[in-house]
Amino acid sequence: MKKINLLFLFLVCTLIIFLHAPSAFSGFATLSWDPPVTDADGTPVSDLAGYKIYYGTSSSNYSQNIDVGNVTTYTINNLTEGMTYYFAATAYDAARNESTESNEVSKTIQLSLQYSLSVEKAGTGSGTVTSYPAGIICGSACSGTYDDGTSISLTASPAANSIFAGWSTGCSGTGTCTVTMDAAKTITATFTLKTYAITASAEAGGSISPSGSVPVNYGASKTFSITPDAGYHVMDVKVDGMSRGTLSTFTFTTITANHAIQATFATNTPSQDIIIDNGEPSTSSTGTWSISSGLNPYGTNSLFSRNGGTYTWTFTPSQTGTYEVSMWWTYRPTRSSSVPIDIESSWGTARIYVNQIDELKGSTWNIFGNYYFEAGKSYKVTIIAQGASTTCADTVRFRFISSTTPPEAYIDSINPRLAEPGQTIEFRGHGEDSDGYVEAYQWESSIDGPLSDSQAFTAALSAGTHEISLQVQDNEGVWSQPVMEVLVVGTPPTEVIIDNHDKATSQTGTWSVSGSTNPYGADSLWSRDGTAFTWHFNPPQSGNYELSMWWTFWKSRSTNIPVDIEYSGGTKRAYINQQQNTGKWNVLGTYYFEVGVNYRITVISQPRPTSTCADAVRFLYVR
Ligand SMILES: [Ca+2]
Ligand SMILES: [Ca+2]
Ligand SMILES: [Ca+2]
Repeated sequence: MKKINLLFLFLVCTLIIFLHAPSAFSGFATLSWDPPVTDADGTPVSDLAGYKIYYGTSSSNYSQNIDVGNVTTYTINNLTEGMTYYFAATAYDAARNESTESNEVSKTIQLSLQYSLSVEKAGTGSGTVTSYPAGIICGSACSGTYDDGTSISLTASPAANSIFAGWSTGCSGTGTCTVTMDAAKTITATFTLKTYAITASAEAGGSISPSGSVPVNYGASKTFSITPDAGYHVMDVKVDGMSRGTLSTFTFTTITANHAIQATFATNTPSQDIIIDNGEPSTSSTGTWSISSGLNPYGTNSLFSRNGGTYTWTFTPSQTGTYEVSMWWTYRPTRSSSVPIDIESSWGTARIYVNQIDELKGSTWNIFGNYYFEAGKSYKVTIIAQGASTTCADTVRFRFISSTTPPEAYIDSINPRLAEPGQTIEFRGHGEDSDGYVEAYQWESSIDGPLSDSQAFTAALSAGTHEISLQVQDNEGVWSQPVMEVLVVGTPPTEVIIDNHDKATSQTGTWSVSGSTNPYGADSLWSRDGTAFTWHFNPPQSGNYELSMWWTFWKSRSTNIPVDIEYSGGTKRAYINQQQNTGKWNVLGTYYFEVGVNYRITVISQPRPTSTCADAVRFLYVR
């Protein structure tokens, strides 16, 4: 029997760590050896058939063997980490004669190196961190164990309400975090809650709470309260520039963007129209007023009368300001086409005429324009029944427009004062407003109608005696009382009569239509206790004028009434006895008046129980 010589065994490879295989049998050893050249007897090996490897965990005491066949290198797998293995090999021939054992080699199978990777989350927000290779879904699994040398990519995904603010302790920036596992590592991902700003503001007259730049979290809700100051109410709330009306609160829900909210306020005004229906306590009448069969009255019914009966609505506003005055009446085919209505206001008494036989004006609000009234004072609206036709008295409405002070109009110059027909005339005026500014002008002629909406203009007017009026409008839309001047085009009149309802009159206190006979024109007025009635005279040309006055009789008329007469030389006080010379012109003297100057003739009413009449004045040009 020939025996194969000794082998010489090499350990060519040590431990290799398999990825993802943290198994207790993950080690292996690769052995190689030189083939024997001679048999034991020194003859060349001729029938080498294979090798066996013996190994175990104690030297020279091999617990296992493997017939590896006729190879010169072999890898033994599944060696336990942490153990030291001892190896030897034998060769055998075709007859299964086995050689003696080779030299012994040994190898300690090292423990595989693994490290833990922990993810920590910080910040006000939330999100998820995931790893590649898998292992971490943080969320729930915020750490993993990885083999030494493994490259791990971490990806941060913020929740909808958050933004990813970045990595710290081991990574930086906001991109993918790549770590190589060469030690235990902790990576911090910071998520920040998304926040937005709601800009809340309130204009004068109230507040909004909270206000300023209000921070809110993503998806949250935020409620704002809008509170007007005393005397104010919410005018409008704009949310992101869009009007939402008169809100007291507004809530932003599921906030995912910046917003703005803005509140505006307005001063409180009487919330309702002041409506005075016929028959209410603040009405009074003279003559006989009966219930009308006119359809669609305001309230339960309307009244009618004839032949000079008067019906009065007394308005006592609780707030000073401009009011739109309108009237409701019922239609009947018997109604009068020209019914006088006197409207008292801070500006005096204005007489207007309405057509009650116009069916379209029945059972609706007929607007008479805006007038200024002072709180606490009483103002009368009086309708005067006409002749044999019927006049309806139903309801007057006062609609608050503005508490601002109306502007005042001034006619500065009309040049020339005495113009030829076709001649260009220059007009100049201005307005003043104590709590704002003047924005619009309206010039009118009593003959030619509207003239201009400019502060100054030139025009040629028709022949005749024009009453030129100017009204100005302030920035609140409130019109002034009209001011009036007389302009003569062509031959100046030699007689100027100013009756008690003409525009060129003004008054203090209450002057009521008198029931007396023989008035000049439609009627005369009466009053008492120190009120004043003034006729305004704009002479058509300079010169001497004979001044006369007309008054009516009443048994209570005063016998000693002062009349102040303004003329170019100053003011003269005359006294008249209204018990005498009634129903005719009474000359009060001749005075010089200059064109372009506004002169006043004023009577002052005398104390109770007497009464004082104001009717008409006449100026006769003498020379
Ligand atoms: Ca009524
Ligand atoms: Ca004003
Ligand atoms: Ca009169």
